[in-house]
Amino acid sequence: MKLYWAPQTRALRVLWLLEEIGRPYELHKLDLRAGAHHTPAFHAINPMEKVPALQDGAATVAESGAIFAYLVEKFPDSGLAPPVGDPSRGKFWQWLFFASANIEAAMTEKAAQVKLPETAAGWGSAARVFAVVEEQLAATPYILGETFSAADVMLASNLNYVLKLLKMFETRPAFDAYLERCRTRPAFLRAVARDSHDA
Ligand SMILES: N[C@@H](CCC(=O)N[C@@H](CS)C(=O)NCC(=O)O)C(=O)O
Repeated sequence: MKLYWAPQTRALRVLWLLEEIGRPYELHKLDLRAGAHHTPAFHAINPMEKVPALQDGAATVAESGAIFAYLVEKFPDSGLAPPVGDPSRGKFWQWLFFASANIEAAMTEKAAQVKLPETAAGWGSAARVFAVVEEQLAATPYILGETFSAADVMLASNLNYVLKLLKMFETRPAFDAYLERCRTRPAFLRAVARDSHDA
């Protein structure tokens, strides 16, 4: 597997997931400042010309959420998603999509100072998005309950980005405790080390 990646970008979440899975992969660095992602070859892999994107033999997949879905399906033994047929698999997809769709939208709302009626905005409002995540994380150590999953890789990556790196929103005790649990995982630490080492 080859991950099209650039340091300090959304590609880190896939790098973290690949470290959790523990199967061989290589990084293909795209120098975004030099425009290395604006080539016909990369356009064919991701027409958005953004990282991350994954190549796996003849298969290519872009969009972080889709790459997560591809990887948990390919490696069911990784234990990073409830098995097919398990009742909690629905909640797994719900939180994976929630994190990709609603936290990104909350960021945009804040950065662009957009104000839409809550009923019209698909994410409701940034306040509602963070309240919903807080409600769950105050009750259980991980987003699905007692067990860490790929949905936590996505959610913790997003929370880490908006709360700790960009400091766009006030953090909360439940988020800090959750991020502490997630960011001390050996796979996260390896991913961060690789993200800066290979930069
Ligand atoms: N929706 C995409 C977003 C990817 C994205 O925004 N990538 C940024 C880096 S964080 C990028 O490649 N920017 C380069 C550009 O647009 O020129 C995903 O979640 O994978």
